[in-house]
Amino acid sequence: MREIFCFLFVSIVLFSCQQKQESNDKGFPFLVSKEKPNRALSAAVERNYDAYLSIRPEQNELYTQFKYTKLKGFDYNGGDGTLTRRDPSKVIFENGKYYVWYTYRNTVVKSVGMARAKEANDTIPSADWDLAEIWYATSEDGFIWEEQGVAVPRPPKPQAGWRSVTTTDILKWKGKYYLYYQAFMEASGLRGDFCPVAVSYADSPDGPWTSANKVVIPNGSEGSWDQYSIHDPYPLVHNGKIYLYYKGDFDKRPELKPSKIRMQGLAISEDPLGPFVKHPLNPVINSGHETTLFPFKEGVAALVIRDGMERNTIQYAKDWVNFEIASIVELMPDAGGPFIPDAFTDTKDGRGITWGISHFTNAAEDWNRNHSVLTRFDCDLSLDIDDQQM
Ligand code: AAL
Repeated sequence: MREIFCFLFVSIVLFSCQQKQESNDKGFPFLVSKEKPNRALSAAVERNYDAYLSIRPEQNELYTQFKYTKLKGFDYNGGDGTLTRRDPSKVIFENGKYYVWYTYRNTVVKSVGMARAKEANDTIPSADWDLAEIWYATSEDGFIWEEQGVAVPRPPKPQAGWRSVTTTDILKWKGKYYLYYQAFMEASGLRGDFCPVAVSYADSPDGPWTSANKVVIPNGSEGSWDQYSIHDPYPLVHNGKIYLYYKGDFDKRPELKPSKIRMQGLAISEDPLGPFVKHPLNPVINSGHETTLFPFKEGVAALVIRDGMERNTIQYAKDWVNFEIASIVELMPDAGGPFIPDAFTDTKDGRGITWGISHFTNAAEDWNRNHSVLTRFDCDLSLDIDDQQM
């Protein structure tokens, strides 16, 4: 009798749990349905329908989690801070291998730190990216890299970049290659960061690179948002033109050092050597740090990393100018340089990205006096992957 009673009791409990589960599943389909329900919604649920590309992360083509893998082939002088590799370009595939360009500093001592920039001289760097050159490496699989050496050295004084050439990105245009980069004329930490963008070109990704010996994206006029610096130049091809996105670093109030806000603008040209016309709606992205964008369907997607109110988001601009938040993400690749097969094809149906190279800055007593290492990141921001999974 007792056994029968126990059996009945357990069965009733299990049955009611199951009923509850089913009623939960059936009771709240509006939380997971793509259609906005016809009932009053809280602000949070309303926003879930209106503010992002999709109401669920797994349905959102511009949502991903980033994974990182240590690269093989790069040595860092034992990590003593004298050798740095950072701010990689996009990755391109040419001559049967992948190419990446990056800021390379190999100095007698590590940097003194931007706050002590006055102590820097011709051999002592003020910052991780001071006294740097642009180097490049190639790889057959994206994991094992072979460093090839310098692509763009520092030009002689007083040419733009004599102090440091850094933070480069690549454009392929009508069979030629163009490297855009920050051209420092003073140490970072003094007024060096107020630098413009210069360009070098070559017939082959292996060089030799010829400096155009001119500033292609000049600083904005006094009082404009990009008067101080034009950083992180990032060219893509759209509508038969070069769409070059860049970061402006404008909040120079000393009490805000380092500033937690930066924005990104767009400059457009029909010729890689300019003139570039800055978009009248600039800045077009209200947050972020280094620039990372890629064609996506008819528009462009941007990884908005680190600074500003909309940091840690992936954004989308159907018209390549007016960006909306598509998703909120975490552990984004700093200075990400993705492999974008259709970066320069003027695609009207961008397929997205699955991997690239970014950097990590090694933490110590003062981040300014550290070095950075290149790393591989992997993600699922590719429509081809989604198509395959469907
Ligand atoms: C980076 C980039 C630019 C800055 C400095 C070196 O992350 O935004 O390149 O000037 O930091």
